[in-house]
Amino acid sequence: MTRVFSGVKPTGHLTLGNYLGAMRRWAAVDQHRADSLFCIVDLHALTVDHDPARVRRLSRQAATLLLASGLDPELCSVFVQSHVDEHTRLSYVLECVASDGEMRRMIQYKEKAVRERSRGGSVRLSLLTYPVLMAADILAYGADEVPVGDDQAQHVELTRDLAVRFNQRYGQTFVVPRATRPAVGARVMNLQEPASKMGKSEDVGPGIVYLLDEPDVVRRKVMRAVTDSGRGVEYDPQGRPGVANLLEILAACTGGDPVELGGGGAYGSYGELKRDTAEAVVEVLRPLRERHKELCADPAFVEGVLRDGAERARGLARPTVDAAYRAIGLLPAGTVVPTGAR
Ligand code: AQP
Repeated sequence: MTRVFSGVKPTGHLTLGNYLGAMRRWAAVDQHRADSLFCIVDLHALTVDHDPARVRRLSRQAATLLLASGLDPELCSVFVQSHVDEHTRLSYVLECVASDGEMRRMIQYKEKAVRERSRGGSVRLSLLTYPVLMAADILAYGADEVPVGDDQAQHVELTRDLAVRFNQRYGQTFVVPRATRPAVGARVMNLQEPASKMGKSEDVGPGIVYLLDEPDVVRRKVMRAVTDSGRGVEYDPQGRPGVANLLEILAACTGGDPVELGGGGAYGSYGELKRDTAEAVVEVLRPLRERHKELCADPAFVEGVLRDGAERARGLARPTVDAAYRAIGLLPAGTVVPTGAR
């Protein structure tokens, strides 16, 4: 059976981008057709300036939202990365096959390093190395597929490179995974800055729709989205990124095609397009918000799901990580080495 692994970072409140780019497919498709593991990758949240209490809060909230989005613990495993030691065990070994040049080429590192410096902070070493930890997250489970938004494609490519290199040097150990992306909604852009991704670790802004925003807040944000000075509605991501982003969001929420939605004069004005997009987003998020409220009233259930998920994850990851340790030359614990043996 195909194995799927993916995750979210508790670096901020989850956004419409996280939902349309990744989470929605996990619940609607992946958990039904594959052996699926979904992870709150909390160690990744420590790579930038953070408040420990907030990371704990956001981790709990992310777990609750994953379940609210439709992940069913009977069909998949949901767990917290730091509850399974195998991730960090494997990460160090993979650092021994990765190069510093590879790390410095990662786009997210470059962007986030600039942001950390502009906020007056220093750049943590873990920000440079976290793509290796992400590779460990994936390779530890022998995942075949990694369903992600476009912004994570480069990291999955690195994961593939590390898996192939390790296998060539030390013997077949890892499955080489591939990224899968949604046909629509793979890169939802900020409503106020349509050249930038809608990112959850940005400062709170009117261009970001959070999954737990009240319907009226969602409507206000969409109605105030930046478009351009053109008049007709058409799908042209380069020339008219704001309008293209709205069409993409509308298409992702209604199951349509952004090019078709923008063609044929279906929308005579930006106002109409914004109204339909706002309502489509409100409707897509409605069941999730309702289920989230129910789950918040039952924290013991969420805790139980995470406990069981971590236990299963440990059992799956351990043999692969042990095999990687042996392959790269580490002595298995408890091995008796005969005197004189080299
Ligand atoms: N805007 C987006 N459009 C489509 N997919 C997106 N994803 C994230 N943003 C968008 C996808 O959501 C999954 C989880 O993302 P993440 O938690 O790994 O990272 P992030 O949301 O990109 O958050 P960061 O890195 O902490 O900060 P920002 O957001 O400021 O860059 C992934 O599959 C991701 O592709």
